[in-house]
Amino acid sequence: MSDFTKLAEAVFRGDFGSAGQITKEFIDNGTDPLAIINQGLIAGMDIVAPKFKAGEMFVPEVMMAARAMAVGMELLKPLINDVDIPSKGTVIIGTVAGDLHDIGKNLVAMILESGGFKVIDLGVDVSTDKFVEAAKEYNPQVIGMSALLTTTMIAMKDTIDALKEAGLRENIKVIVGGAPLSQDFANQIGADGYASDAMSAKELCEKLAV
Ligand code: B12
Repeated sequence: MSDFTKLAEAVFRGDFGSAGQITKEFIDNGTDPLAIINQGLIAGMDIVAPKFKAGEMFVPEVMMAARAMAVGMELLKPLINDVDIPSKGTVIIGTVAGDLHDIGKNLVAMILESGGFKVIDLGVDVSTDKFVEAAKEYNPQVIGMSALLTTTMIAMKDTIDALKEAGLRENIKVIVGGAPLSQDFANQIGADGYASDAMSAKELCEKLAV
């Protein structure tokens, strides 16, 4: 097994101790940081993605894999300039006002990050104003909103309306997700997209953030 394969395997298994150790060894040997990222860390997440979609891996395992990738990335970050990694775009993500559920939102954020997006995570209970202020500050391609409660879903429409009022809606795609949502609901509130899981959310962002 090549060393890159070993690193990819460590990420896939969510073994962040080994992922960090192997990444360190590569760094000490003077290996190109981008090769470590692409052929090791991202290669590991590329094994995870289809397995999760096919129901062969579950949420905790995916989170462990994303965490293992993050451990490697933290070690590599000081060695690479921002310009070295072509970003696919900026995504602002948050759980809407009144809602504290963040497991799914965090998973989406991690998968987007490991897929090459810059992610600004606003956390939970994010007010309409906070989404709008962040949109002004970070100029994202996409805003993603998460809601797990039927009582908080409606806040998504408020945010879309507020983005319109602030004159920001035309340049920003809005996507929504969370267990009680559906494509129908997304259409009703005028969102640009809906995804039922983190992998589909990444594919959606790749389609929209062009
Ligand atoms: C864990 C959990 C909690 C935890 C949350 C911990 C945390 N840090 O998130 C705690 C215990 C705090 C909690 C509290 C409450 N909960 Co709760 N909770 C759940 C539970 C069991 C799991 C949710 C979850 O994490 N799922 C796993 C993740 C991975 O799935 P997911 O969130 O759907 O995310 C995926 C997709 O939806 C999508 N996605 C998610 N976000 C986004 C965003 C975008 C942009 C995109 C594209 C995609 C996307 O991708 C994700 C990954 O694949 C659900 C039951 C359920 N089956 O959903 C109830 C549930 C959501 N909770 C419920 C309730 C009622 C509550 C409380 C009101 C309970 C109470 N009386 O206090 C409080 C509300 C607190 C608040 N203000 O938010 C109800 C909601 C009912 C309803 N119709 O609204 C549920 C459905 C349980 C039930 N059957 O009654 N809860």
